[in-house]
This record gives sequence, C-alpha cells and structure tokens, in this order.
Amino acid sequence: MEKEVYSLCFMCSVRCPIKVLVKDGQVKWIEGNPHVAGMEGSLCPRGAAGISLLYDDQRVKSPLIRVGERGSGHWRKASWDEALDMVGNKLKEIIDKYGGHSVVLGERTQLATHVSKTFLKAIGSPNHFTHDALCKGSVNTACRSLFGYTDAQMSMDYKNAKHIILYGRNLFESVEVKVVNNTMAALENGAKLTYIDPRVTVTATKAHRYLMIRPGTDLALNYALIHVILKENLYDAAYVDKWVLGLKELQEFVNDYTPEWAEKETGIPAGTIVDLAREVSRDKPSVIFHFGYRGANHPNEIYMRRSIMILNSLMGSVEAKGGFFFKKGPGEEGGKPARKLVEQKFPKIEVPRFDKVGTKDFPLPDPAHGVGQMLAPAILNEDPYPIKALIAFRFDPLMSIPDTNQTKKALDKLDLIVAIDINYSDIAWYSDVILPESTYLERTDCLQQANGLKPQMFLRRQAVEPRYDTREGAMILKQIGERLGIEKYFPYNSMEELVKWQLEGTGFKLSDFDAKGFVAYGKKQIFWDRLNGIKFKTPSGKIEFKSSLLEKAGFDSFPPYEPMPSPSEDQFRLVVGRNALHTHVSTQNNPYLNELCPENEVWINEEKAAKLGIGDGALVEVSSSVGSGKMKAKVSDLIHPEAAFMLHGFGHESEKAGRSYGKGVSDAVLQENISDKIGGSPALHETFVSIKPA
Ligand SMILES: Nc1nc2c(c(=O)[nH]1)N[C@H]1C(S)=C(S)[C@@H](COP(=O)(O)OP(=O)(O)OC[C@H]3O[C@@H](n4cnc5c(=O)[nH]c(N)nc54)[C@H](O)[C@@H]3O)O[C@H]1N2
Ligand SMILES: Nc1nc2c(c(=O)[nH]1)N[C@H]1C(S)=C(S)[C@@H](COP(=O)(O)OP(=O)(O)OC[C@H]3O[C@@H](n4cnc5c(=O)[nH]c(N)nc54)[C@H](O)[C@@H]3O)O[C@H]1N2
Ligand code: SF4
Ligand SMILES: [Mo]
Repeated sequence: MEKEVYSLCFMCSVRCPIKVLVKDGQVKWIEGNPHVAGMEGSLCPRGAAGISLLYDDQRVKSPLIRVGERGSGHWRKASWDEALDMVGNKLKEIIDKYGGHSVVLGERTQLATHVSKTFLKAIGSPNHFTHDALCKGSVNTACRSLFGYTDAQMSMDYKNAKHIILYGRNLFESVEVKVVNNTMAALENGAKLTYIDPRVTVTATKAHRYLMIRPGTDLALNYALIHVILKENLYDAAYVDKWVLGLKELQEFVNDYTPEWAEKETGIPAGTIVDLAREVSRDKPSVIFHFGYRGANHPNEIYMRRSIMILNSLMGSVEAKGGFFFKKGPGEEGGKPARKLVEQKFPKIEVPRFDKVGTKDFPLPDPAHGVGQMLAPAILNEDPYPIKALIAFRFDPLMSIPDTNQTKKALDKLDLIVAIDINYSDIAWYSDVILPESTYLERTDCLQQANGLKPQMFLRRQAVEPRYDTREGAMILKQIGERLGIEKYFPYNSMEELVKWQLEGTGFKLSDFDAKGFVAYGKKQIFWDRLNGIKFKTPSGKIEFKSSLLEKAGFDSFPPYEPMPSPSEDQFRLVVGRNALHTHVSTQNNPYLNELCPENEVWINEEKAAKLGIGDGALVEVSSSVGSGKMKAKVSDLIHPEAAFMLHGFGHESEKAGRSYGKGVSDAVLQENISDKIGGSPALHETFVSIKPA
C-alpha cells in the first residue's frame, strides 16, 4: 500500500514543509511540499537524509537507565513504566525537599515547547530555557530595543529584494530551503548580493561583492556606512521623519566614525565602504541588511545587531516589499491561533529564574527564552539557589553551551539528569535516564502557527509507526506529570487529541490538513501602510534609535566603539559555523551525512601556518584557556590571518554513536563562557586559541 503524507522536516529546526512517500509502512522518498511557495519540491541534504535517521540502528531504541558512573556508558534497558516511575519518584523527592524551582528544563524551541513550559509552570519552576540566547538572543533584544518586536516576529521578503547584505549569514550553507530558493530567484531577477565574512564560504562565491573583514569588526563597518548615509543624505527621509526617534543623536554619534577610520579597524578600504553605502541606497527600500541568526559572537553583540537594523531603518526597508516585514498573525484576518497548553492558569511563582533574567544581572534578555549559558555557573555557585535536576529536551548543553569542562563539573553536582533525545547524544550519554522520542517521521506533533505575510498553520504528521520502543515528547512529559500529580494540565491521551484540542475555536479541523499539509487564514499578503499604519510596539510607537528599553535599564543607546583586539602572532580568534551537510550537534552520526562529512578540520591562513610550521592536512593541537583537542589543519588563503575556523558539532564523546565518536574537536570544549550582558547571547567568538603541530 502506498500513501503520501504531508508533514514537517525536523532534520533541523527550520521545519520545512515536506511530502513523504510511504510504501508498505516504509518511507521511500521525502521531498519539499510542492504546494508551499518557495519549497517547490526541494530539500537540503540533511532533509534528504531523514530516511537514514529513521533506519539508523545506532539511535536510542528503548528507555535506558544508567547503571555505572555518569558518562561511563553502562545502561540497563527499561520499560516505559519503569523509567517514568523512576524519573517521577526522583523528581518528587527533589521537589519536596528543594522546591519546584530546583528543576531546570532546557530545550531547542520546538513545536512541543508549550508542553514543556506547562510542565515547569505546573511544578512551580520558572526555570525553562531555550536555545534562543545561544543562537540569537542579542538579535532578539536588539529588535525589541528598536521596534518593540522580537526578531522572531519579523522576517524578510528575499524574493523581491534588490540588494541583500549578509554579515556571516552563510545562507547557501547554513540553509533554510525557502530562503535559498527565494534568494536564488532574487539573484536571477538582478538583485545584488554583498557578503561579509573573514572566511570565503559558498555564499561568498555567489556574491557580487565579498569583503574579507577583520574578525569581530562588523560594528565599525556599520558605523562608517551609517556615517556616509547620513552625511550624503542617502536615507529615506520621509520614512525616517515619520518613524524614527533619535536621528539627531545618531548623527552626532557617528560623526567621527569615518570610512577612513573604519578601514584601519576592519581592513576594508574606505572607498569600498562609500561605494557600498551609495549603491545600496539606490535600491532602497527593497534592501535587506540581514540581522543574522547566529548572532552570538561578542560581548557588544547587541550594538552590532542594532546597527544592522538601524541601517535597514535608514533605508526605509522595515515593512517594505523586498525588505523586512512584521509577521502577521491570524488576528489580521479575523482568525484565531491554535491554542497552547501554557495559556492555562497556574500557581504563582515567586522566585527569580536560575539565570537571573529579569533581575539586575540580566535585565533585558527575553524571559520567554532565558540565557542558557548561565546553567553551569548557576549550578556551581548555587546562585540564586541550588539546582538539583536537569531535563534536556532536544538540546545538548554539553556541546551547545561554551566550556564543556565547566558544564560537566556542574552536571556532576545534580541529583538527576534526564535526556529526552532520539540519539546517543553527548548529553544522553551523560544522563541518568534516556527517554527516547520517536523521530519526526514517526510522530504527530503539536501544531505550528506560521505567522508571516500570509498567516498559516502547519502540521507535522506521523508518516510511519515508530520502529523502536519510543514515544512523542508531549506524551512523555504528560506521563511524567501523571506521576507528579499535575495531570490536569495535560488534557489529552494521544497526540491526535492534543492537536484537536489546539484546533478548538480556530474554525479548522484535522482533516483540513489532508490536502496540502497546511491551512491558510487568508489569501493575500498583508503589508501595513508604510506611511501611516506600521504598528511599532515601542513606548513611543516609533523606531527607537534612542532606546527607552536600553536607557531605562541604565545602558547607552550609543556607547563609543571599542577597538577589537587582535590575537598575538602565534594565536588566532576562534570562529565557528556550519556547513550544508550537518545540523549543529545532531547529525554527525547520521549514516549518509557522516559518510559525506565525517570530521571537522581547523582552517588557518597559509602565511601564518607557514610561520608555525603547519602544512595542509597536518594533525594539530588547538588549545584555549579552558580546553584543547587534536584535529587536522586546513591551510588556505581563503581565511583572514587572525581567524581560525571550525565546524561546530564534532568531537562527540558518546561511544554508542559509533560513526562520530571521537572524530574532530568540539568548539564548545575550547570556547570560554562569556556573555553579552545586555543582549543575552554568549560571545562564541571571544576566545583566542593557540595552534601547534601535534
Ligand atoms: N559552541 C557552540 N554552541 C552553539 C552554537 C555554536 O555554533 N557553537 N550554535 C548555537 C545555535 S545557532 C543553536 S540554534 C543551538 C542549537 O543547539 P541544540 O538544540 O543543542 O542543537 P541541535 O543539534 O539542534 O539538537 C540538539 C539535540 O536534539 C536531538 N534531537 C534531534 N532531533 C530530535 C527530536 O526529534 N526529538 C528529540 N527529543 N531530540 C532530537 C539531537 O540528537 C541533539 O542531541 O546551539 C547553539 N550553541
Ligand atoms: N546546514 C545547516 N543549516 C542551518 C543550521 C545547521 O545547523 N546546519 N542551523 C540553522 C540555525 S539554528 C542557524 S542559527 C543558522 C546559522 O546560520 P549562519 O548565521 O549563516 O551562521 P554560521 O553557519 O554559524 O556561520 C557563521 C559565519 O560567520 C563567519 N564569521 C566569523 N567571524 C565573523 C565576523 O567577525 N564577521 C562576519 N561578518 N562573519 C564572521 C564564519 O566564518 C561563518 O562563515 O543556520 C540555520 N541553518
Ligand atoms: S533546512 Fe533542510 S534539514 Fe532543515 S528543515 Fe529544511 S529540509 Fe529539513
Ligand atoms: Mo541557531
């Protein structure tokens, strides 16, 4: 028997709409959902490797309870009842003794996040954090400081853009399928692409202009661009007059930040900076200075991300065709969004968050996400209080938070570590109990509210029965909840019931998703009136260059630029990123993807390598103040001499993930755990490393 199932990919969290061909209960083929604009049947390599995940015999096949030392890899197979009872009993003991707030749950934001948040609220813990800070927390805060919206409430109209400027947004390798297709369409229509990166990436090779910037100096480049735009009156005056607060202050501030000044800091010729400013402004408002997703690089990150969005505002490209737009929700079409469990009433929680977001330590990061990199310091210092249990749900704190050695030390202090994962990830390997989730092809998930120019809803639907003894995350949390006496917050007995509950009041039913995999609230694209109708959510109702959010918390809107230090002769600034063949830390053991890219290497500039006596392909030792590792060198002229680059996600320590075990080095082992205290992100590019022949 053959069937086609519309669903959502989850080989990464972009969640591209897919069509799955199933024959006799086996997945035969996956392609992009042809009914979705921008997908047109296409998938990225990881999306195509979804079949290889489903049939991977090295993933976790049943609940497991640890029997040896933590991290020793000795497990005992358990039934679901036994594993859930064990987790329930242990959590109950911890909550009774230390309070619900001694339990932390960290996860990559996903469709069941409202279920995890519900779980924590029900036990009286404020300690839910997502990956957000580690990815783009500073971008989030920057957008709120300017527009009153988070970055997640904004998006870009790539297809109609006339000039796209990317700061290390390596979009042809760090892929979102629709974005790649829409950018290709724009380029075919004559759009220009400017790409800025200390390293020549695939995206650099497709750009009209590539700038090999000195690492960490993008903010200086932007201040000079703003300087030229204001001095030469290249901005959209009507838009800025109507919508911007603080133009005069900005003008005074950038006065000394000339292109000649920026040339010394960035290494980009002054003339190139002037040309870029002039060229971009000819295409306004259909220009996109991309605010970046992985905006976690330096302690001043919030100002770098603000400077990007200030450039867009000067171009009038916020809420413009071919520029940025605010995502429109169902309300704009008179509709209702899917319900979320977290909208229920919960007991009041009086204690601060473990990461102190919302207190004077971290006043501005988004409390809906927290700052995950504070996990280890909070546990180690018992500040603000002791933490006793961690639930890691589709998130690996050992590899995704800087300074793995520090994180391990902290985890050693916990009474309970539970991993809800599909793989033998490093955190699963280090946990006390592994509760295996069914993969995305084997499970129905919570609804995806897809706000945008056209508000829609998508559904991830089970394509095949689970191959092993695994369950859906939302069911696992409910079943732990039953053991803690909080079952009333989980009004469902199956994922189908949960989705039906979510759909109540929306006017849609489950079968409406059969035909195309999604439902739409309206037909037309919604742009607000740029002259009168943009609903900025700042206190002033304007774009706040002079930010009330920042200034009320005691921070400057325009602090003076501080030069970015260069590493010494024999050191490098460690910078990291992804390629098209892997997702963060989760696909390195995937049979197909592992074959294509089995380990990472460290890129270093050929002149510097020659001085250090390192040849291409040589084994080297890379070390920082917090860790070290051995890997191969890739010697090349395609990288700035100050930078050393490595792919994130290698150096796995979990022996049961046999293909990826011990291959390459994990960037998190080397990175120091330093934060942008205003924006909230860790500064992943602040660490200097030494590299020498091994
Ligand atoms: N050092 C360092 N840290 C970083 C980054 C970096 O470049 N370097 N990048 C940052 C960025 S941009 C991000 S977005 C985050 C991402 O951080 P993470 O979310 O930790 O990374 P992922 O690889 O997306 O997934 C983590 C875990 O989810 C599991 N998983 C995959 N699919 C499923 C599923 O369907 N169900 C369940 N239960 N588990 C699943 C994987 O096996 C893996 O263990 O990391 C951030 N942290
Ligand atoms: N294949 C694949 N695609 C993905 C993901 C994945 O894991 N795999 N993850 C998704 C997620 S969650 C995210 S956040 C995005 C991330 O996608 P991107 O934002 O594109 O981030 P990275 O891949 O981390 O690439 C960072 C780039 O910044 C460059 N860089 C380093 N220092 C500097 C500097 O000082 N200035 C500038 N301008 N550039 C610098 C690095 O050389 C690197 O090329 O990708 C998404 N898409
Ligand atoms: S970008 Fe690739 S891996 Fe990520 S959801 Fe889309 S197809 Fe899947
Ligand atoms: Mo990310």
